[in-house]
Amino acid sequence: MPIRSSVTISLVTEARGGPFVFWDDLPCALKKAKSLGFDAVEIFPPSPDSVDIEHVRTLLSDNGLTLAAMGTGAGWLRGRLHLCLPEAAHRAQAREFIRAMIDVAGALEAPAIIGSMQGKHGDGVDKSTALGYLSESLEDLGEHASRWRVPLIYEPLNRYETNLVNTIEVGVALLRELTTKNVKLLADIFHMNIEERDIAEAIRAGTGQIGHVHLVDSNRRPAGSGHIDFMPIARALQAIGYEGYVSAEALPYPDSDNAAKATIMAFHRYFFNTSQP
Ligand code: LER
Ligand code: MN
Repeated sequence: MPIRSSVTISLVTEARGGPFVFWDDLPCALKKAKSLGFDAVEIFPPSPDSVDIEHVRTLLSDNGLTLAAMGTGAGWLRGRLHLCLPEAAHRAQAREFIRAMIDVAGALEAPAIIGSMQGKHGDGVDKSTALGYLSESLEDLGEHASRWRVPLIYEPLNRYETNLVNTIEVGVALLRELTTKNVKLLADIFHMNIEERDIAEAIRAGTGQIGHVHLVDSNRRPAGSGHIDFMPIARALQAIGYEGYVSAEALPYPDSDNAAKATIMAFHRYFFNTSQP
């Protein structure tokens, strides 16, 4: 399977100002994604209950698109939930929010992503305790996702967003300690640009463990708008035999339509080796 292109759509009001290309209007965003030539979309919904699975299935198939993944970060943004909170009851609520999102995404044949829902240590929870909480949840939720024959995607974040796992190397070490083999890493180029010594080298170190990619430039604008050299990154993904989605998670700069266009141009340049869509 070749690398496939995807673009993000946020349906979360509280995420306004965040790095999502399309916003609010799912039918319109799907139409635009298709007309630009994307293979798939990544949806960021406010909650599992807010997703009408049959409606989304119909919209996807009417537009000839697949669902690349579904984000779970609204649990943090709207409910202040995460997997490392001091109170057991709150951690359980966070886990249930993600489990329900896995079920919604799974019914649409896509994985759920744990990004900001991983949380951080502090507030009376030390680092090793927090990593223990995180691992327990990844074991449980990773196995849960396998019922849908999809992986669970876990995203290392930069140091300003979490103090748990900041690099692919540390992520690989965390996954290696798990019994479940159904958790894969998300390589987000924005976070990697802050944390990795060499992005292409980090991707090679993630061979066999990378299940999703967020495509974005150094300033969190669409690929091609900052100072990241994407050629070695694209080559590294091809060299490790990466077969998943590369999904544009970038600010809608200068606006959604132009961000999506810039991204598809970057795809053609770096991944499809053609200059024109
Ligand atoms: C957050 O910075 C991010 O990259 C998202 O994909 C995770 O919620
Ligand atoms: Mn990301």
